[in-house]
Amino acid sequence: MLPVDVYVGLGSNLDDPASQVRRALETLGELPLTQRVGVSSLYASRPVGPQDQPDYINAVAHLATRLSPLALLDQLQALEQRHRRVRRRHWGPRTLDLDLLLFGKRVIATPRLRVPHPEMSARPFVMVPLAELAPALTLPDGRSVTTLAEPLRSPELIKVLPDHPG
Ligand code: A4P
Ligand code: MG
Repeated sequence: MLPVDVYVGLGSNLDDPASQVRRALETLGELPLTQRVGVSSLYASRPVGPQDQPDYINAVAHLATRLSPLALLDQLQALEQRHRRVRRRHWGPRTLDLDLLLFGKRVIATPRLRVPHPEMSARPFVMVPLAELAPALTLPDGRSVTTLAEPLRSPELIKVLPDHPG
């Protein structure tokens, strides 16, 4: 199988979220049959959904993988577990959340995996980093990532500057 371009959304709002996301971005490059092609900046924002939880850090990674979609999801869920993710409630706080956003141009609708991720096109914390990373990308339905991101940009989604230059 030829490598497929995939995009993964990362989110954290517990236990030093920026370092959770940075560590996970490193680990994504070490998955079997997978290379890391690029990563977005980190972005900080208020939670979407329940407001009584800490702010989030989000980012998006571009991978090229020879894994199947479900094998990649297995890897992402194992990585979430290694970050000691506590599943408490839907849309609640988490140490690491990994969403498989896009798997080439495939459309997948099974109970365990839905691709493109159903909420992605409306979420500033997904679309703004994705448009930074892959401005020319289109979704399987042909919509442009950059066009979708435009109305979602706001001063409340803040690019996080690196702690250590270089
Ligand atoms: N699943 C189906 N499709 C996918 C996919 N494309 N990628 C299934 C990953 N998983 C997928 O996931 C539940 C099940 O979804 C998995 O077992 C998998 O088989 P989960 O992450 O355990 O469920 P959850 O956390 O209760 O809900 P969900 O839908 O993942 O939450 P979201 O949508 O990720 O939202 N605000 C800001 N600013 N930033 C955030 O990152 N995140 C959330 C969580 C809410 N508010 C936020 C943020
Ligand atoms: Mg999730």
